Amino acid sequence: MNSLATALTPDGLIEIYRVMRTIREFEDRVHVEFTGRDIPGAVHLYAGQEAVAAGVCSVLSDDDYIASTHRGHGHAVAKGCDVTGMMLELYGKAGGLCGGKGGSMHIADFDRGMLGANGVAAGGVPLAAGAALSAKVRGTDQVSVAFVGDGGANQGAFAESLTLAAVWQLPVVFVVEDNGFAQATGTRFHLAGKRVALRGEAVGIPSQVVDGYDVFAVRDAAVEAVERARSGDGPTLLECKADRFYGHMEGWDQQAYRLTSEIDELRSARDCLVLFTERVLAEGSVTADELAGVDATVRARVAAAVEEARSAKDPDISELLTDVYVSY
Ligand SMILES: Cc1ncc(C[n+]2csc(CCOP(=O)(O)OP(=O)(O)O)c2C)c(N)n1
Ligand SMILES: [Mg+2]
Repeated sequence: MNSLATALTPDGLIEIYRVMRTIREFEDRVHVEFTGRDIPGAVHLYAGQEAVAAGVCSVLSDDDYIASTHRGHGHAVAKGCDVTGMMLELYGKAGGLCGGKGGSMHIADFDRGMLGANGVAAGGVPLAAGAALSAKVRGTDQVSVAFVGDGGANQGAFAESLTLAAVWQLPVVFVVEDNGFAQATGTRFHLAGKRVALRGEAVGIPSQVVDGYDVFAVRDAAVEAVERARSGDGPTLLECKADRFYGHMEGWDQQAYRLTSEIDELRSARDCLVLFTERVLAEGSVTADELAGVDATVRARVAAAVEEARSAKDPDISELLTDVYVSY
């Protein structure tokens, strides 16, 4: 039983729902907008996996770090990045979170501890481990989270990061999001060993498989992992299983590798928002009206972000060579 998560206050439950709903609405709108080809660059949607980002980030503070993946919108929203700034960034407009120069795969917001989405599979994992090392050396109680896909977990950088995190007992949580595929390649073809969690166990890192559709299960696992990291007891690996609703990448993927009926079943039986709603209404923790209110607010907020992004200015030509190097 998810005792810790169940202990959430009604406000806490509403907040988790708001985060998941914002991610879903953001992704559904981007899917539509991308079809009109208003959005440049490559876009990978996170819909279906919302409970992972929302559950994990619900136990982090602004000072904690996350490093994300190419499928990073959900992580950014859950860590508190501004939705309008994100939308402007996707559209490549001035006023975007990174000045419109990064786009979907490079959203970062250091004020929120969001170290960045990453076009390199598993590229964020050593960054998160490095941020954890930095926190340890500086003697803060900050925790760092590395999000990585099942495919990315095959990268050497993932194995190296696990080893160093274990040896140095770093305050890092590795969150492996197993959505069943690396592009078009199913885990049954690319996953060596039965579970990625075994790779954590192999180097002495407490590791567990978590139902990634159940935000309560994710949150409970994250509470324990973050507490372990914050109290100096080292890393944890959470292997969260949740499939994506859309194709690998917008405008590109015909999804010949899975049946339409499988996608229909995923959307109808394993939608984290529906599962959350059924549970909290059955428990009487919040009302249907409260959730409908969140839906309406989120819809309006994302619609306003799209409108603003459509009419925003491109970055000025004078900005072309700025932000190339960081001054410390
Ligand atoms: C180092 C590297 N190799 C290959 C790619 C091309 N690529 C982009 S996404 C992807 C699959 C990633 O799969 P996974 O880590 O499971 O993430 P998912 O797309 O399922 O969220 C690959 C191989 C890349 N971005 N980086
Ligand atoms: Mg994957």
